[in-house]
Amino acid sequence: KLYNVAVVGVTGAVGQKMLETLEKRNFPVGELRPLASARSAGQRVNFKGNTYTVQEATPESFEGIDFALFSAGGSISEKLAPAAVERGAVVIDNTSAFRMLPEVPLVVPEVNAHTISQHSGIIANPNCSTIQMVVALKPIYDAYGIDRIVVSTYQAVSGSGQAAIDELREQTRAVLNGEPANPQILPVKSLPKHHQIAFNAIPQIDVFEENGFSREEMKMVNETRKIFADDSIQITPTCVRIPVFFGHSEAVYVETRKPFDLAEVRSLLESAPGVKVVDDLEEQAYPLATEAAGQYDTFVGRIRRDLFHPRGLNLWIVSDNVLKGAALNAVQIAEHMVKSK
Ligand code: 11C
Repeated sequence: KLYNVAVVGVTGAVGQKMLETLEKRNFPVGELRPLASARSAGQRVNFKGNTYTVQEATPESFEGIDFALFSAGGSISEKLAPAAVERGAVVIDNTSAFRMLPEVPLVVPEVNAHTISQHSGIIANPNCSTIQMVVALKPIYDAYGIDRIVVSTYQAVSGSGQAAIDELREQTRAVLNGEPANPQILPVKSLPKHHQIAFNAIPQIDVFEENGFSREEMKMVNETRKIFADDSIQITPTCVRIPVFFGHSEAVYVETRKPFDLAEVRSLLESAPGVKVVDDLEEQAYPLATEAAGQYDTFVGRIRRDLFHPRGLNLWIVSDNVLKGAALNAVQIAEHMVKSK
């Protein structure tokens, strides 16, 4: 059986990877409908050797669609996802618009695929920095439980979209040539003030909330608890943007509930779905954004016991934020649904 698939936001960094992932994984696409905002309509995209003209997304665009993958910003999802559902499509939404609604499953297939069937039209794809962390922590959570997570992220500019990718490229060239950095996109395009990202580290991803944490940091807290269905997990995140194009890196410190054996942790990680352990200190082998970029797996290394806390575990977790962190995870959700139909 073939399925009609709409991709909303198809010209964006994630939308492009959605097309690529559908093609590479041979998803059974019948009709492909590439959609975007009026601004991007008319552009061309390629899929399986054919060129398509991007159409403006309207409520009528979803007639006859089985799966609608949304990645065009929260306000477009809020406006058009219900219209897609009304027309019988299942929406897999990559924005934060619906993630915390109790009736919307928030899904990372390696962790909570069982919640997919509880959907009532919309399934949410979590934030990229959350996805890779929970993929790696799942086997640890299952074996020992988790009391507390302290996480610092080193996030690629692609998380902020194509304009931020372009900004890092152009700004790096400008700074190396002694020209002004002229930041205009990062850390948050819609705010009046911007900071240089080239040769810098910016401890702000998205806007700040009243509690002093950024919205990105609060996503890591709230989404992780929802995905594990466990509000007892304590999480303290610091999210930082660094001048890397693709691949988020995370230093994750975990306090488990039950005592763990380090060799067992390693073997649990080695057999966990979606995880690849890269951890050989003699060979200086550990996960690197440059090696994770373009890959489907979540890479884990620097696995070590804390020096002081008896149930403290340190990990370095890296994944391609646009693939497992967005496009691939969305396609995997659709694959699960196709398998269980
Ligand atoms: C970033 N994590 O790296 C963000 C991008 O809620 O899906 C994804 C935002 C989201 O900037």
